[in-house]
Amino acid sequence: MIIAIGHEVPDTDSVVSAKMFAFLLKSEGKESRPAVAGSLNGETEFVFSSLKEEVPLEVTEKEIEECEFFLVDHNDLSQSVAKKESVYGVLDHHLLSGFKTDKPLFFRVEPVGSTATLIYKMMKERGVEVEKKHAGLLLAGVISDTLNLNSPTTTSEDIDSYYQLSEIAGIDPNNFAEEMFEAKSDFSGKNIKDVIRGDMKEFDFGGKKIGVGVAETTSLKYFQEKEEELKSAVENIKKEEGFDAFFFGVVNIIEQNTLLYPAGEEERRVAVEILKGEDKGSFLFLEGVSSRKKQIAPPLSEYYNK
Ligand SMILES: [Mn+2]
Repeated sequence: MIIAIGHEVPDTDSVVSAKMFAFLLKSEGKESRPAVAGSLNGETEFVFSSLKEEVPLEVTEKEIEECEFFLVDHNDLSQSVAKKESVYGVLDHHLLSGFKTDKPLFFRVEPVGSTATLIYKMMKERGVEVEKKHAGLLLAGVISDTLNLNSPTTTSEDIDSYYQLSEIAGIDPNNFAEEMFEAKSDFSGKNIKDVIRGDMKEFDFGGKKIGVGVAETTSLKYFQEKEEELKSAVENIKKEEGFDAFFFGVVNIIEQNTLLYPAGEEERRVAVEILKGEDKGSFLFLEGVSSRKKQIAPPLSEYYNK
């Protein structure tokens, strides 16, 4: 049994990609099922309930011990539940983490805006029909990761997938995106620490454990109201997780910029020098930055690996 699975702290692209990649493997006669590596965020829950699709089950300890895994939407084992020995293949669009193997395996990474775009491309390459309900799921992955084609990670392939999938799904993509982003931005009643942990990634850069959390939102209100709480939560999470450095970015989806909260003075210095942040006291303002994958992780990787 091959389990298709996305990264820990799953986002929409990683969940729809796991579901659709398992479907692709199955359509080729391989025994496969999708799983998720944690509970879903509000946006992903909205996507699955509005499309009336079944959410993949959470992976179990037993499966982690016994099954093979196809990693989608990640290739960094520090973001995975899978152990190195049980990795069967990788399909991804993130920076390479230096993952080494003892045996040859399927490995496909392309610098496109979403893993969903890659899966749609593979389905076309392999002559697998894209059903209406599946097109909706893949479209959600493209919308989520490219911020409705506004992120600098967006490629012409994402744009083509977006329009073709909208057509097959019979969905107005702008309306769907608006509803998804509203669901994503609804932090009401949520604890600030849970929000920070809601989309947090761990990186191994030059042997250092670096954490970068982001919250994508159409409204800054929640974060402005809780700024003091937010600053201490960022410091506490750094300690609790044992990060060597930790950053938390509030990404304004509408304006396409980021307010970056550093966990300490060293992070503040790095944010100013390396990420070119404008020091606003509580946070660093990152003009035109909306992508951790393309605009935050690469310069940090380069800096810490030096
Ligand atoms: Mn992705």
